[in-house]
Amino acid sequence: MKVMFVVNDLGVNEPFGPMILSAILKEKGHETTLGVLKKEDVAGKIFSWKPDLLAYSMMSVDMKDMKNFNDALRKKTKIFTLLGGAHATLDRSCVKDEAIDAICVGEGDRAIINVTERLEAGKSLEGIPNILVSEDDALDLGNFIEDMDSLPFMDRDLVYSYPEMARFGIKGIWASRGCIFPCPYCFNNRYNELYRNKGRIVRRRSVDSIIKETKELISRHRVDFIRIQDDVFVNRADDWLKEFSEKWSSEIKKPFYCLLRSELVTEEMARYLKKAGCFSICMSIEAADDGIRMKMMRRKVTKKQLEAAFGIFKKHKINVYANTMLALPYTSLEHDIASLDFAIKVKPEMPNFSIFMPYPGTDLGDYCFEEGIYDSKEGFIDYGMRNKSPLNCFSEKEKNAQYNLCELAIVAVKLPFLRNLIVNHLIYWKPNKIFFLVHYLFAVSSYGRKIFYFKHTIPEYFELIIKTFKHYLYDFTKKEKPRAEYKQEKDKAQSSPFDPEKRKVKLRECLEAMANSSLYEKRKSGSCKDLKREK
Ligand code: B12
Ligand code: SF4
Repeated sequence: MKVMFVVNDLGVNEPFGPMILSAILKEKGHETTLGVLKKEDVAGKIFSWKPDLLAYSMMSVDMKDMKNFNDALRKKTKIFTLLGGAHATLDRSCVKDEAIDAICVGEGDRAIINVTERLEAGKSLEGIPNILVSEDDALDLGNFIEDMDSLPFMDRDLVYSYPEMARFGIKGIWASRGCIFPCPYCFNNRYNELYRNKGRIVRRRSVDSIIKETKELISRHRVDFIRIQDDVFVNRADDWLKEFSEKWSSEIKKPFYCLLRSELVTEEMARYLKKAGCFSICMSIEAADDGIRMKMMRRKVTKKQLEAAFGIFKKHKINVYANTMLALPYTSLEHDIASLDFAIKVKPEMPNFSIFMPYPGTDLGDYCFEEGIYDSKEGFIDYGMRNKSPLNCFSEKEKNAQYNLCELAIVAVKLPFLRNLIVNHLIYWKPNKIFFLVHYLFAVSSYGRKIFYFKHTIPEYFELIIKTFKHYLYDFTKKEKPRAEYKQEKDKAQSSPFDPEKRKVKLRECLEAMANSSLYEKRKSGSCKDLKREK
């Protein structure tokens, strides 16, 4: 059978989902290829390659483009259409779309084979674990795949057939699946609820399997730097990490980046990571306010622990990429500025600030929806992390200030003497492209020198700049409002829809709701109907 995976875009990260599914399909003798909506004429590719199955892999942010493309395609031809990935897993209402024949919820590694077998036999897909063909189907979710070493190495040809992906010096690998943490803005919390009693959440590959795949990757493609894409790479300095450290440093010898949780960091862990060749890590702050961080974000880490973790990496000369979220529901600018001040104190090499976005099917996203402070206009999420807050608990003035802070916070961390100018004056200016460009320059140089460092030739350097700039293009091409219109809007919208006292009450309620999570118990049973939103 001929299967075409379709993704929305290829940035600097490879899409691991389609790459692993493609490897699985190829093992069974199927043919696969990739279509990239934002890159090429996918419809043309479909008409010439003639796939039997269109396998879309999409995040929520991709759904608008996916739907536009798929609806238009359906008018011209009917190819069996299967949608998988984070969006289909969390917001299963997409199965109602008539132009989508089935969706895959959760892991697709076994399901994709069952789907191709049924389609080849001309049978319906009903009853296949993890597959839904209609909203009335009860979801039958298979157990988590236990043995990660039983999965084939990812099909890199699927992606590296695009020359710019092949020649890019940073390549991704994975070492485990799953994350045990309950962050209410993230996919994993609900994912784990969905998979409750279906196996161990975190499943690791053996070190030997990772080393073997990486060696194969290095022998076939350019690799200067490795990005380990796991949600949380290691939890403790255990035998696995010791073995990894030993073998990576002696057999792979490439610098790498990975993601960690601050409360798990120890001296010993940092030592083994450094020994292995770890160049940079991602470890988030999220919010400086203890209540917001510990309750709303469910990050049970004290400021002292956070500072200690940053100190450990400074000592071991491992650079840190730290995320902080601004504009969290019912918070104030003072909270955001406190987060900035904390970042100034701990000085991550790449301080990244983003505006909170309420993703559907996450606890905090659904809370905003139910509270009536968020209503997606077209039912689509079409924003990134650096757009104005879509929450209507903030006034326009606050949204603009949050947005400006998001752009300029990195400058304040890098050049703290500008902190007062930024938080007392600049964030209240009209959002503008100068702030955006300043942000971009600081971000790109910090990423390039401190986080994903490798030697580029001059043409590669320009290619990288263009590639990364594409990520920011949405902000850059947004039309600026004329000054008069902006001023009018600003005057009209000085005040928040919630007075400060009411907002404090609402914030407390939100903290408690997220800390207890009980509000969401009713949605956790996993059938499609349970996920319908009651307005
Ligand atoms: C690496 C990563 C990225 C990378 C690359 C993404 C990519 N091209 O794959 C980058 C950095 C670009 C990225 C960006 C963003 N990401 Co991201 N990302 C991830 C991360 C950490 C790992 C993805 C991964 O490789 N997983 C491993 C593979 C094997 O799993 P998988 O892709 O889910 O595939 C399995 C199943 O889903 C299924 N499957 C997948 N596709 C298909 C297709 C078919 C047909 C079938 C049958 C099955 C199937 O089978 C696969 C194997 O079991 C996930 C978190 C996570 N744990 O998954 C977040 C995650 C996917 N990202 C997320 C988000 C929100 C974003 C951003 C929107 C953040 C932002 N606000 O800007 C941006 C969007 C960028 C854009 N589109 O412009 C959310 C998505 C939530 C949602 N509802 O969509 C996730 C889940 C994390 C979270 N915070 O909750 N991300
Ligand atoms: S630690 Fe990271 S991956 Fe895990 S639930 Fe929290 S945000 Fe998601």
